[in-house]
Amino acid sequence: MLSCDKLLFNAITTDAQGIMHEHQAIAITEGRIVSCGPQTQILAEYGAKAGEKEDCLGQLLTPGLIDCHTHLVYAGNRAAEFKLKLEGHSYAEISKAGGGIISTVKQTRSASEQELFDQSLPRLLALRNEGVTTVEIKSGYGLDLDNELKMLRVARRLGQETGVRVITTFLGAHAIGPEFNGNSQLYVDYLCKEMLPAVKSEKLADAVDVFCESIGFSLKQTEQIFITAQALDLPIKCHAEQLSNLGASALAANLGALSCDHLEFLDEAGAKAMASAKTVAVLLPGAYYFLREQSKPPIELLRKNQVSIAVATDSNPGSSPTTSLLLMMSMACQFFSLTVSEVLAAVTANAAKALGLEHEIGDIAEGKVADLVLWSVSDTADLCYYFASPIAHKTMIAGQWISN
Ligand code: DI6
Ligand code: FE
Repeated sequence: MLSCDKLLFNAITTDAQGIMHEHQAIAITEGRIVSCGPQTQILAEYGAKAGEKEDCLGQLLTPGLIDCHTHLVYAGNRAAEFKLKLEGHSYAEISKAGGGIISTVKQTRSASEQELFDQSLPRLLALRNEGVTTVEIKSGYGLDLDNELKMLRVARRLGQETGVRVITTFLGAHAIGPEFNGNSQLYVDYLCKEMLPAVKSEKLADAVDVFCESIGFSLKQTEQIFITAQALDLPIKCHAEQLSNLGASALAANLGALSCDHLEFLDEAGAKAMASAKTVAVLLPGAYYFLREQSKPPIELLRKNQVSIAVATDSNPGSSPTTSLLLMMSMACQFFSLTVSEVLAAVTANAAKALGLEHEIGDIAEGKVADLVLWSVSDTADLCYYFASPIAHKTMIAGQWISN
């Protein structure tokens, strides 16, 4: 007879493909899953020597949800800009009036580190309250060394103080630093020479991202940043083909990117490159909704090429002011026609892959960290069916139930 700290039984679990399995049990020791499978077998092995036993009452037990793309550290908001847009003002007018990314940069720069933390904390807690146990957070509203480092320190501290596993990404290439007066190449050179090495030596970033777009950074600049990042041993990912097709996904995938994100204008060459590099497609239905985009990511193309699909909030003040991953799951079904099992995989196993953490989290499997959510429902369809409607659940992070 084997022993374990905790034994959860009588659960319906989901696998890495988002498929449900009934009558399952999970043995947990020191925060990790030591065994899982049909409960008759697991109970026979661990039943007599389990520290605690918990009957899941035939309810759904999923991996902790993973939000693999957010910009949730920022100060202020852009509600006034939203109002102007609805009153018919053009993007150019709003930009002239100080709107857009740069308006969030100004507010983020003038916030103290503590203020930035205080304003960002409720957003992370809102995600945690929905069963999200891992969150990626990008910088990109500092656009100079001190403020980018400030954002990344806040992101790390958010993880330490909430218990949520926070993965940080340096997105200095989100927009051109205002000091550079629109000279993107000068800014990219500064980013590569000054910012990236400092971010690396402070150990503040787990990956590097670039907004490759006609209104962002060119393909050539994106490549320069990625090659510099890789020389520093930092994994890469890319905001690719959101508003147009520049070929960013093929570039990023050919360099071995973890993920390409947005992808509304992805073409066949990009999808094929992503498939062969096993780069994950991260879909962001919140930005699609809020920007009233006309083009959808090519789901059939992704399926045909067997590209793994993840879904995330993109939580940010300009294009996706949301803190609900569950709502994004509903939107992924309704706007992008993903199936329920595709959506479940998209916020668990595939989101873990997008962060390079598939060996640690995202799946109920032996050896993985025991990040789990026990939902008060018995079908994964319920998680996608309700929208903007809370679903009772309890969350376990590294083997401990947390209070919401
Ligand atoms: N794409 C987006 O949709 C957001 N960033 C990006 O690279 C917009 C961020 C903002 O407007 O603050
Ligand atoms: Fe984004």
